[in-house]
Amino acid sequence: MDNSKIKRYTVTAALPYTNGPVHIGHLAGVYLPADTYVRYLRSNKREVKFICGSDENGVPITLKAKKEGVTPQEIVDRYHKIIGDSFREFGISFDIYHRTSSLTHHQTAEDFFEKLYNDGVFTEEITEQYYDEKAQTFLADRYITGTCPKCGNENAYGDQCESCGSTLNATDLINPKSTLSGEPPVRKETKNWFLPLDQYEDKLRAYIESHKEWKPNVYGQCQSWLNAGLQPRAMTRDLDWGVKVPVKGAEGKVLYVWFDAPIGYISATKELSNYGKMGIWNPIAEEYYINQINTTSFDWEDYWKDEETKLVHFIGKDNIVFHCIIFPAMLMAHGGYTLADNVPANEFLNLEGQKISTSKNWAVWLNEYLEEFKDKQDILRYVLTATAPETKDNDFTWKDFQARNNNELVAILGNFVNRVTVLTHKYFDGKVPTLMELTDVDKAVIEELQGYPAKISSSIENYRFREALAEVMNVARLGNKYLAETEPWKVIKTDEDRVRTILNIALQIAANIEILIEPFLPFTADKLMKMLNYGGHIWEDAGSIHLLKRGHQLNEPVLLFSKIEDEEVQAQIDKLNRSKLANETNAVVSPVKENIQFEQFGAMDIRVATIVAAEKVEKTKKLLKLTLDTGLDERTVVSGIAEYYKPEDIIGQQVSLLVNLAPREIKGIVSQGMILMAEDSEGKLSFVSPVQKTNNGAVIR
Ligand code: B3M
Ligand code: ZN
Repeated sequence: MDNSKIKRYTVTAALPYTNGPVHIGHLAGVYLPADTYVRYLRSNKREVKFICGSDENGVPITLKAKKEGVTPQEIVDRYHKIIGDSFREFGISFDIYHRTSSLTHHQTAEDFFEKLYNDGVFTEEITEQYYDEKAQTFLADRYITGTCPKCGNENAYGDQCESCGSTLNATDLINPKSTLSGEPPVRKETKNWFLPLDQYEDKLRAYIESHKEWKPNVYGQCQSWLNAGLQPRAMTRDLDWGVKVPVKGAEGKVLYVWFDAPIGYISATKELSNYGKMGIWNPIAEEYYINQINTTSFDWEDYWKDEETKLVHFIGKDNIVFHCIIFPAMLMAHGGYTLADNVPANEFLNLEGQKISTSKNWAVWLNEYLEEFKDKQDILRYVLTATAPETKDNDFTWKDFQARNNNELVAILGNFVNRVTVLTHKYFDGKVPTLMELTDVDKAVIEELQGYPAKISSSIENYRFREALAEVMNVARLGNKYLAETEPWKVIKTDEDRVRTILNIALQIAANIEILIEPFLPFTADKLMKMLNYGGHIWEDAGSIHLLKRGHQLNEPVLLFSKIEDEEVQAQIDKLNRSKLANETNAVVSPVKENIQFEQFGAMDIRVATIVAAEKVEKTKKLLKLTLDTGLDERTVVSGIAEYYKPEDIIGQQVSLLVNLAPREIKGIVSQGMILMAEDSEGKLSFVSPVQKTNNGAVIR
């Protein structure tokens, strides 16, 4: 869209499923780029509404509720709060973070469906759908898994394969299985309403092809769906959690979650405008995380139905088809709506070389990060933007997190700001000194500085946030280079006026950084603003070297960033390793052996015994020679525990000993019995000992 034709922006970020907290993958892929874009627009004084909310319908919610044995309502209430709080604390500046369980949403989605229904858009079809006889329910979407017919992934869902990104119908799956009972489902007839996507193919193709500027990953995916040919898709489901289907004969059915969820953007905008019109404090502002300062009276239709509104959807790559094909088809069928101007979908972020996984707890959860790295939101914002998966999947590692903080934020940005503010306090009582005569070095620096804002703007407007952030850091590098070249700390001894000029220019660079970095690191910008005692934030001003007037009083310098120590990242790596271990422990628990009779068990004579002496068996790595007091006698046992226990540490330890095992010779020593050990999934051994000390010879049975 031509910039001069744009009157206002509607920016949406994918509505997260409310079935768990959000993690760094969500932040890097969707919410940070969206927030950066919106903050940039606001700094440019453009009119924008930033829309998001909880996706509270659909199978992901009911599955989670079932797993925990609570109601779906409890699940969505819990995670709506956790997710909403995390976003707010990370400075994701939504104008509203709504929820699709709200009345406004149910009404909006029902009206939308009803209009399409009345206009005869849907085809009504009786089809065979999968049904779980044990659970007595139809199985849609994530209630069913099986092998993807396109790529062979064995864990594809009934509506989508996360491996190859195809959208599927449950009946496409090979070897389908119910996620409720684990059983293969049966087929049962049911009536549903289908959106005939095939009828919109030409219009959709024209729409997509008018957007060759879209990111290649997005454009390419759209092309391949169109080329494969679109199929009618059911917009209703036989489920009891969600938005009721508002037509006769549809009892017990709800709207398909991907029908109602994108309408959630519209209903959120409506709710925001309802709030704006009331213009008074209202409890919904809390529940829906409404930005009360920004919200004034406006008409929601301007943001959805006006040609001069630019609509942008920020999403992850698994949501492309829903935003570029299905939702536009719905909007076309309805009529009156404008379509997205861009859908800058990102690829996925991995964690320490592995796919982020909620079920395996392989993730960095935002709520936990906030507890463990208090007031360090901007470090994560920085690292995730600097390594964002914009064009391909990317990896987050804790070592990289530490390195980028210490070598970039602390050493480049923090260092520059600190030097210039401290020197100004030292030489000029914290007052901005006067700009005197300019040297060639000064002129070159000023010229370079003036080139940055346009470069950064262009990167942001083209959704290249990594590149934009790298350029902002280059402004800080420029500042450091300038100080290194001009050496004010030396010149002060001979030429105070020269130092006035140097520090004036350096302070102007710092003030520019405040403006340029605000869309990326709002907390840092805020600190810097307070330090410079200056209310910046207007993009238009960037590039100027007259932001701070001479004589202007600065506040006391504070450090913008501090070093992250090895122990802090090691603790995070250990935490991940623990969840990996926990997973493996579950995975490799050996299966139960065949049944035995009680007599077979009774034949074993197991006693409590105390280790009274221990020594290594020479020329072996694993063996200890132990002397045990069994209460019956003192005897020698050879045990393979040397890797886990030192001889001197286990004297006096009570253990369980199988005393009637036939003696065996091991490395020339006769071993009379066997100590019982617990072996974990990694093969590590530990003693099985009575919890309270007991007499030697006590019988274990
Ligand atoms: N809730 C999918 C997801 O969280 C979905 C997005 C809806 S956007 C309208 O990945
Ligand atoms: Zn697949």
